[in-house]
Amino acid sequence: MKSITRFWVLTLFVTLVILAGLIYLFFVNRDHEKNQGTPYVIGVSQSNLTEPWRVQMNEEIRKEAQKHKRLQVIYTDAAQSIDKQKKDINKLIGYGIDLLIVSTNDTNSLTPLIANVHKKIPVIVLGRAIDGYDYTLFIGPDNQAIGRNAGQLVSDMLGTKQGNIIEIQGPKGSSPVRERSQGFNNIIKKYPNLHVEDTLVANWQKDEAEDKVTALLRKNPHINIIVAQSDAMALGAYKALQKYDIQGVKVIGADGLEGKNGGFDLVKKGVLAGTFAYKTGGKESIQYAMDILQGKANIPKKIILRVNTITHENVDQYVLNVKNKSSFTKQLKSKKHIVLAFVQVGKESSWRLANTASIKDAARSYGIDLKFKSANQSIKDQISIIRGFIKEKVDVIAFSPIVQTGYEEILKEAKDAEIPVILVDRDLDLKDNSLWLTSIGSDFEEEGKRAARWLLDDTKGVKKDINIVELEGTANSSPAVNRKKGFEGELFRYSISYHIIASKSANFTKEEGKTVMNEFLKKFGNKINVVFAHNDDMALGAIEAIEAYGKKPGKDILVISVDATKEAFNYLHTGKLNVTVECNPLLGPYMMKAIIDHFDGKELPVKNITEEGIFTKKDARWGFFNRPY
Ligand code: GYE
Repeated sequence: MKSITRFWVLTLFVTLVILAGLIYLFFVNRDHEKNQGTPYVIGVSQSNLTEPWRVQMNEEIRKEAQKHKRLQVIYTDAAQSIDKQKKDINKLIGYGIDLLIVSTNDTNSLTPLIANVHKKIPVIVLGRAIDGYDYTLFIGPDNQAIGRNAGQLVSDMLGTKQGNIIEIQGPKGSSPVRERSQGFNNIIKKYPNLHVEDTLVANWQKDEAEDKVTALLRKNPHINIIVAQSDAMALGAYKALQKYDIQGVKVIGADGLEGKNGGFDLVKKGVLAGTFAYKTGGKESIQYAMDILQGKANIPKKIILRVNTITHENVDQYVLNVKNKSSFTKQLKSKKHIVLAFVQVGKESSWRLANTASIKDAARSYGIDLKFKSANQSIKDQISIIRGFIKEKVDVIAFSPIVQTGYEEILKEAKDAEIPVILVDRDLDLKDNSLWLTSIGSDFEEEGKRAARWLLDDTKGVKKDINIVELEGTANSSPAVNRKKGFEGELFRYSISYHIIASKSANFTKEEGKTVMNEFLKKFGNKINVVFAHNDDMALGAIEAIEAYGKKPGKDILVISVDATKEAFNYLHTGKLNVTVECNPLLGPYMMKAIIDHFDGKELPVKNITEEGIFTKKDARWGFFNRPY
């Protein structure tokens, strides 16, 4: 009997061991299969590889892509041809790529194709913007800032001396060319002693710049400054000056690459009087591409890379800082936990309450120690609260500036105390963006444009003039200033039949929205066809005023708003609100990621712009149940 029992016990034991092994092998194999599944395929459509900048960009893409086993990258080189770039993009689509990274040769001609691709797969626009927002993510420098900084550098170098300037541009249709030139000339025209004698187009090419400057010098040797939109073209200009042995002309470039004849080398050697350094975005494009392909949340809409002015005085230190980022990282990594101080605008609107909740939730989930205070819409209180946190020596300060001016002094105090500052939501009208680490928020001007485009579309074919009253947000706040600018700019760009008959601040609150709308109704009554409110709270106040006046909001008077809060979807459903343009308040995760990245030693973009939409009655039911705020 005993031997039979022993046999069965042994058999059972062996069976269980075999079963456990089979289960283990199944899961290991499945995980292996998952990890080795079909790789992601990213297509890179590069405008050309004749510019050192583009070669560097592709090199950064390649190096970052190597870190991902399940990633294959296919590169195409359009060799500066618009037609070839269109063919390249279509060829990549034909290969069945999962995501497109594109750096365009020409903005207008490639925008429609890229918008079409974006309907099928994610698109990252790299370096050179396209028109509109039909892409997943834009990564590139603040080209206006490059132009402005070049103009300011010219003025700083020449002082009151006469400046006869030659500007050397890239190809006409390329967005950075237009933006850099605009930023540059906006500064130059402020100084009567500075004058742009001639503008040459050298298509980013060193040799073309050399040839064109050589030809120009034959007829006009009396120039003091050459400002080129890239270091390569600046080097070409310098070689032309050498041909005629012309001394004393200052040459300025842009890009700031390392290595022989890179911007840093040229500034060190005295070939260039200055350049403007910014990242190519190649590394970031792959990092975000993987986040997008893996379905991660909180992907920004635009990442604007910081621009640094480089001259003979700071080039060595700048290059050293970039190299020593690692030791900076080591020093920062020692931080056991980060103390963040956040100074909120107030509690004026549902949007603001959602913004506060997002920041508190994100701090908790990121394990960041949050000290939170509200300024209750008082600028004076906000500044003194920030000063208090500086005294407490917190690790980082973040705040949403109630208005866009008046904070320079407190920001300098934070900088002197070596406490980094992050702007969240609203931003500042301050050209010296070295006073903050990064700014995270919306494109308020685009929000205003979207409101205007809806109105233009909704009133297409209306034969009579349309009278609009405007409920503005807090006076001199960046959302109010820029929503107004975007709305009116877009409206008046297309038609003369729209009239803003009254515009007044109602401070983003429902109560003041109702009060001001009552004033408008008393004064203009039936003449009013539309009310454009800079946020939902003021719009809801205006709706109450319109109903009290005996008219139907959404029908007798169209009601347009911004924010897209949950309550607004209720009013979209009843038809009392016609449209609300989204303004995303859920900025907490973006802010915490920026803080963690900073303390990991990464250079942060100067601006992170969030993804936003627009909602009308057709979205009401979905919105009410799905809106996160
Ligand atoms: O539109 C409004 C809030 O700064 C974008 O401020 C924010 C604005 C938002 O009071 O509801």
